[in-house]
Amino acid sequence: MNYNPSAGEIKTAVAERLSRLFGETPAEATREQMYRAVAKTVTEMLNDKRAGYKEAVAKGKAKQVYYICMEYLLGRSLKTNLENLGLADKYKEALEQMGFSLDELYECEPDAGLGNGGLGRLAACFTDSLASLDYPAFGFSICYEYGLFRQKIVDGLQIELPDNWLPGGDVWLQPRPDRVFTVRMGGRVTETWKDGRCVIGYEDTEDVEAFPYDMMISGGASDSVARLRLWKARATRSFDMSLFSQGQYAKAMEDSGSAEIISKVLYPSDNHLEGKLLRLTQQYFLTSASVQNIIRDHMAVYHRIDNLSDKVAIHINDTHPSLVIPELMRILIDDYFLSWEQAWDITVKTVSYTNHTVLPEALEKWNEDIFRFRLPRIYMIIHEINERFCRDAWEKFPGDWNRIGGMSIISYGQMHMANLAVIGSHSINGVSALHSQILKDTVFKDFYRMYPERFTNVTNGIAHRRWLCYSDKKLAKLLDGTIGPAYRHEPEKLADFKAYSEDAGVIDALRRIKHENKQSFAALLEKKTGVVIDTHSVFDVQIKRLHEYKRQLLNVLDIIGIYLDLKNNPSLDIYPRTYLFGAKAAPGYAFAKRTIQLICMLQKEIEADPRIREKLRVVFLENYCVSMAEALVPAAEISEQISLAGKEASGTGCMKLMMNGALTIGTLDGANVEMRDAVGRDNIYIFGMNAGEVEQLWREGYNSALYYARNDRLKRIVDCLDHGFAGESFADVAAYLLSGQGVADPFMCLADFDSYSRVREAMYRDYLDRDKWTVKSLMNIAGSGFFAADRAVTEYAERIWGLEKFKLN
Ligand code: 26W
Repeated sequence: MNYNPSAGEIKTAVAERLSRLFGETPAEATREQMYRAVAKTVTEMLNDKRAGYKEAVAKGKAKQVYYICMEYLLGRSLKTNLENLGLADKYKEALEQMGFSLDELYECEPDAGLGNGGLGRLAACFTDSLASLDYPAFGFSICYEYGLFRQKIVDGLQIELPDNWLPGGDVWLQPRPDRVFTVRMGGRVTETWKDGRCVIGYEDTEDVEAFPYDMMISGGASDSVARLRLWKARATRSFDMSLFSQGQYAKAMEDSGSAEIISKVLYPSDNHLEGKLLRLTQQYFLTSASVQNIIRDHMAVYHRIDNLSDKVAIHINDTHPSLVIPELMRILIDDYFLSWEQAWDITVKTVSYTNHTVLPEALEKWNEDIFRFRLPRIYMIIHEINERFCRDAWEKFPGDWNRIGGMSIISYGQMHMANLAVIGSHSINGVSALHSQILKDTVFKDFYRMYPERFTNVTNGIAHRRWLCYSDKKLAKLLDGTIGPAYRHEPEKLADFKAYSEDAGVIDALRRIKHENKQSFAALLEKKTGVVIDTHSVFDVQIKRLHEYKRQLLNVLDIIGIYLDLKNNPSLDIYPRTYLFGAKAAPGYAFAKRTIQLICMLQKEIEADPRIREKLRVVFLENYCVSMAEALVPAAEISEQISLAGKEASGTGCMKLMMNGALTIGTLDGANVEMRDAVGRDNIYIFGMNAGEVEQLWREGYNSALYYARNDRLKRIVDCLDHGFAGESFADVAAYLLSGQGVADPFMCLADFDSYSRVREAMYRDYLDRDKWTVKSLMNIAGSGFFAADRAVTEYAERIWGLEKFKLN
């Protein structure tokens, strides 16, 4: 099919795929069959387009970026691809003629949930922008057979079910048997001298095949198509014939089982390292296959290795793929016989690193013995990198063992991946202005003194076409009709919307759109869960991973306060509110799971009281995921961004909600700081301590009991946890807040409670003046252009990767 088919051509193409794939005609086909046939026509088109683009990039000898990440939280693809290709309307028409609804087909697609949260979704948003802006880009990740678990809530308890996404998700994957690489682990390294060179050999290694599946990521009205390559692990010999012929069938199969386990499942922990050998194996598997692939592609075009950093940028997304650094060194030295100095120069110039978290429990460390045993050659190389680094550091900080110890990659029997990432990259950035500053002031303070020129900031951004144009079509239409459609490709143009802040017609339309979006979400919720919510209540939304530092608990405490007020006086005059929570807890994170239970039990108790239910509702949304966010974000009115200041690196959900006209209540943390600058103080609700005040309180000694004793309302709230809700006591949560194990209330919910509660009430008062509120909402939409991934990616390309746009003539 050509890139601009008519509805008739689409019909013919789809019918042909239906017949080829299933032997069915459109009249007989099921919805699932139709979805697959439609997706097939789209992948074929994207493959063709990508092939042409790739050839032109090679001919033009343009620099390319390889974005390596353990997580890609893609969600669904069909809608975004059709919209990006500008074909959604024509497919809709063609499908209608065949008796199908395109919207219903969208619902057939499972989310590709190959990520936990922010990190993975950012990778997906960036890939969309890279393709849209015509930057030559490749993503690399793992083809997990099971993505992030499916969450089920039973009596308030989170149950994890396997996320078997491939039936249905596999239509987007193109197997590439021609690009298989072998990844070597374990065994012993041998060194022999041949022709005056040290030749590295291996004995008794466990070899695994990395088998690639390619996914094409379309850009919005661009020439380029980005490619995401997902590696699946396979045994090199899936069958040991000699064992088989000895009658040892089970043993013969064992090998293939142990290799394939590598890509079986995504680790479901967000911001918490478990230190498992399999995770290290996954990381080396991803990095080794990807680096081999990058070098192969480079040599195929240039036939020389010395210009690698001129033509290739490799970006490591957080420290998880930091083994790229020693792996690249290994190939340059062992396979291309470069000197250490040459290889190191190329490596550092090629690699750049983004840090996404400062939480100490997320900083990756590996046991040195396990590491050496699993990756002996990589260990040798890291050891040498570290020796040389420590020598340089000694020159900079003579005699300062403590400082050098803190910067060393290997210390006290552990391998520190963040230190490796910093030492081996020419650029290190955080993901918001505040976070990048915190990196320089704390975690990487000494590195910043050593390499000040390497440190920079790139504030995150979101794929605004997916998160505004395609998921909030009514708002997009209003924008098209007012400021014109240019914002779709130049998101900074959203600022033009400010000019309509006094236009009563536009304000009215904006309010109507929000209400219709609330109705659509409520209808979806009812259809899927049976839960009915009041679309005239204010929708107050907290959607993100469940984590203590994100402080869902602070939100719940305040809701309990409102609940108690209403119980005390059911005729209390408050505007009805619906508190919507969406969050998955890491399976081993007991307190996070307990917080989910608290939300659910509170929900249950409120539901049982019809007088209270009219004014106050709590809804825990089961299995929050990308496609649910696409339905909920356009309906949200209040966005909760209430992390303890200094802990949330950026946040990106905050950007999606802002862009869709929700007003933020938040601390001065992560990107909230820049959001306040973008919208002005009157259009955002800031509360609580800032990062400096949090630090100071820590230093002085935080005593949550003081806040409890001083505030009667807070005291009543915490006290009522003992009795609990719907028959479940939460005395342990009260104890966590007041006595705790170690430190009580480690994320300072009680310290920020009063401020939070007051600001939230002020926000609800403002909500009553709906015109004023809607103007604020408009100002948020108008101020959100900066938070588009197009801007973020352009900054990376220009300031970090040295990448230019490549367009077809
Ligand atoms: C080793 C376990 C582990 C797994 C994932 C550690 C750390 C992670 C991620 C880096 C955590 C993460 O997703 N961080 C989030 O990254 C987003 C994108 O930059 C930010 O917007 C969020 O603030 C940050 O929490």
